[in-house]
Amino acid sequence: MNVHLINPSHVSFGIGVITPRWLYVLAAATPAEYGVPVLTDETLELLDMSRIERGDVVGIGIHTGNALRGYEIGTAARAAGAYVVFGGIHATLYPDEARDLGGAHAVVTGDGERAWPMVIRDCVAGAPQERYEGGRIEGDEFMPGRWDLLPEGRYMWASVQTVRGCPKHCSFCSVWRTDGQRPRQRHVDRVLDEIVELRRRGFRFIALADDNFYPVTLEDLRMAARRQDPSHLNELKATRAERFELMAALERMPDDTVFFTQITMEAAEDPEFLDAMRKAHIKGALVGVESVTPEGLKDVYKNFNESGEALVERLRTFRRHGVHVLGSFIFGLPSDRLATFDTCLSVAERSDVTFAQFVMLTPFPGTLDFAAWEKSLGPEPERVGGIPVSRHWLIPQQNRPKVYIEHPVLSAEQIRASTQGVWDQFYSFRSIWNRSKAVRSLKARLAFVLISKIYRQMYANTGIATDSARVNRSARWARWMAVPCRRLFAGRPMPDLQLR
Ligand code: B12
Ligand code: SF4
Repeated sequence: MNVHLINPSHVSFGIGVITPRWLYVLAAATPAEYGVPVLTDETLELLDMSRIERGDVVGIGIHTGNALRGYEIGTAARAAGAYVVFGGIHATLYPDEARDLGGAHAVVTGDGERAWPMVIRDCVAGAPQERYEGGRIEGDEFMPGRWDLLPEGRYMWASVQTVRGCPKHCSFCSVWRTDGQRPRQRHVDRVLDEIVELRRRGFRFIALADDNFYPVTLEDLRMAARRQDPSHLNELKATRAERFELMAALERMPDDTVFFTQITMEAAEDPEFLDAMRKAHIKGALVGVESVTPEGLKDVYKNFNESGEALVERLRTFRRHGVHVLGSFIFGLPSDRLATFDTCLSVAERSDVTFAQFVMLTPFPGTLDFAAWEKSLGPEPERVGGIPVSRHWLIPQQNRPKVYIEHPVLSAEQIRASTQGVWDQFYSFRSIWNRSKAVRSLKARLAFVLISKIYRQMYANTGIATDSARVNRSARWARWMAVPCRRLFAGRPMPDLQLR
């Protein structure tokens, strides 16, 4: 009997950008008595079904975007006589779907660390339950990944989690509902041990796969200080102090280490935090800008963000403190107009962001946007190939609409084409070369160009283009460029590194 863990993907690039953390964490949660789990990450290459045998236990982790491919694998694995178990954010939200369409014997909702050993035990005994509630485990129960199982030289970035949960409540995001609004921070020593292990293995670039690295803002502290009862303020102060403790520990990493995280732009008002990030080698962060207009921010319940020139200033602050920004923008918000695309491009170009992504508003299940959109479709939503658009993830990738939420004034094609246009302009050779001044040497500038181009091919062209020739060309190009790109990210293994 083998235990398999599979990360589904309909497109493989041979090289992965970031290690899918859940795969390595659940490998660590697999009790030794069941042997070494067999890991397959389809973003590298497709699963070889002949490896799955009768009586095997097959764990499949799905988010909404790869659920359909996950169901194909689950169905085939069940037909091969294996026990099929689903988990991950999408299975948490739609456990019955995994059973009905994915051949699941069992579904784990929530965190997997505690539930997974029980599921394997029950499968081996021939009696899996339909549902296991994994719940939300505390920070001290988060497990490090089994990085000894990593395939050699296949990923650009490793990933380590330092906190789960986010106190905000953005309308397009499900994190605060699934992971909760209370930040669950992992003990500093545990984080450090895992990071040191990855650095020993030669990972110089490490993504901190957190929902929000800055869970306590200065404004939160001010508001809590106004309350009579100091307990909430003390709690917030303790959470913040732990962040600083972690960053102080990370300072001791070798100088060429690069961390990247996700953060809200309120951190720009907190120079002490930004400086601590820089010293901790957190050299970049994805910042959810979402919209450049006040109306757009209201659309997504993100009033804590700035718009217009104040936004440009906030984003520049990150750079001034040595933290590069990957700005994330959403198009297709109800208040967007054709002019918004140009305004957004102009803000992105003037605000010193190093990279940017421009995504089209997608109603992901579990979000407020999804609930409102599903309701607006009525009892008989439009169908594509017999599948209601309210279950868009079940529509085969090539037929999936690009824009779902009807816009008051823009057509779906206007939104799609204008979004593609902004990607094209932001990632034109001239713009990239201009931004490459962010790094010094010519070699580093050329590497910057390569990374910008590959980022754009992987994330924009394969996702936004409707022309399948363009999609295939981009996937091929990305596959080809991924190999030299991965070499740029490789670090020297440091087997003797000690920090504690
Ligand atoms: C880091 C991250 C990324 C990184 C790295 C992705 C990677 N290769 O790992 C980057 C930046 C590349 C990324 C990209 C995207 N992401 Co992302 N990402 C995250 C984030 C913040 C953390 C994921 C993580 O590593 N968590 C740590 C691991 C240990 O936790 P986990 O995956 O939840 O797994 C646990 C449980 O779910 C469970 N489990 C998981 N699988 C299985 C399987 C079995 C068998 C079992 C038993 C249990 C189990 O056990 C695990 C341990 O407790 C999540 C937020 C979140 N809270 O999940 C969003 C999140 C997953 N991303 C999201 C989205 C939308 C995207 C993008 C589509 C964004 C975009 N528009 O481009 C892309 C899609 C990329 C792709 N094709 O996969 C959404 C998904 C929503 C949804 N309903 O599917 C999330 C939830 C964030 C959000 N705003 O809502 N992402
Ligand atoms: S989008 Fe970011 S800030 Fe908003 S709820 Fe999600 S994780 Fe938190």
